[in-house]
Amino acid sequence: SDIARLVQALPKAELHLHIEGSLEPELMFELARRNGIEIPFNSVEEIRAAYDFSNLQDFLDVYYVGMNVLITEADFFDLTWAYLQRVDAENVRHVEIFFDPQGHTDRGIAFATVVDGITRALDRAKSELGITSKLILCFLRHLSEEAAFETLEMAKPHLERIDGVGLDSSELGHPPSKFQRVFAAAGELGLLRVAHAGEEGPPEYIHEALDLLKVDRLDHGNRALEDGTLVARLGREQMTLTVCPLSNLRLCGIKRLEDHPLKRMLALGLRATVNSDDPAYFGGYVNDNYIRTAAAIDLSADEIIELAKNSFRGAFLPEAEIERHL
Ligand code: ES4
Ligand code: ZN
Repeated sequence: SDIARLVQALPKAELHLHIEGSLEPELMFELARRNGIEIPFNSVEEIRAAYDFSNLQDFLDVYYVGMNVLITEADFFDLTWAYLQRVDAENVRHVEIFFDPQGHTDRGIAFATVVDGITRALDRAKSELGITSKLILCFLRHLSEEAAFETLEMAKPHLERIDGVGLDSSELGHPPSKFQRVFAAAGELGLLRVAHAGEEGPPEYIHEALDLLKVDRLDHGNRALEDGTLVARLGREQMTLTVCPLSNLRLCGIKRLEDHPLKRMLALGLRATVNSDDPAYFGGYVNDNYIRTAAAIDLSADEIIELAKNSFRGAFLPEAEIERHL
């Protein structure tokens, strides 16, 4: 279709991608075999069939099991390289990747193994594909503040390769305020700050992400639309929202893609972007997110172009680099 051709042709940045969420069932099977790890599935089809979620927690329970096949530096390289090759073909020119070190260090994998594997793939993407990147360490918010501080400590020898910190996992019951001190410490280290907020959590969590965590960008942010004051502020500050439509659909934040608020976000003057979140689990990489959402809510060509431009405006790149992509 015309929309699909436009989306394919547009240079894009992806700003909300959990690298562990790009683990396709085929690679999960291969790594399980390579590492002698038991997984509770007999086939790729059985894995895909298990990806039927009612909410965020439902998904996270499966996501943390899936990542257990990731053991060696080569595994983290293979995972990341597969994602980068995939989005290269979709004309993604810049990526800002989340990783969840606690999902690995808590099962005995060295922090360095994770970072080395991921960054080796990022370096290869720069030299072979011309894809630039940033790497964002996410704290798991269902774990303690103390555990987050321990993770930040483990990151210190690797700050050359880590650009920012984020906050992900189970949102409800784990408000941003729980991580105010560790985000302040990360800021002192010169790290950028982002946080998932308003995916399932109330607008109050978005206020906290802005005021207490001092985020430079907001992940999801959908529930900001319930709070007019907040919408006005996000618009005034031109805060980037990394929206993930197929994720919202698959985690039942919306009933149908036709109900997605993305068009409303743009109309309200919010700097919304389109991203895939966990593409292997939610059934679509970034171009699918653009194309299916555009079809469902009737985005115009101009709106699609604006979304792609917003992805660079919201990127953690120098102004000259951003301009080069617009
Ligand atoms: C996530 Cl969709 C989503 N939300 C919160 N945390 C996550 N970790 C991986 N995917
Ligand atoms: Zn996410």
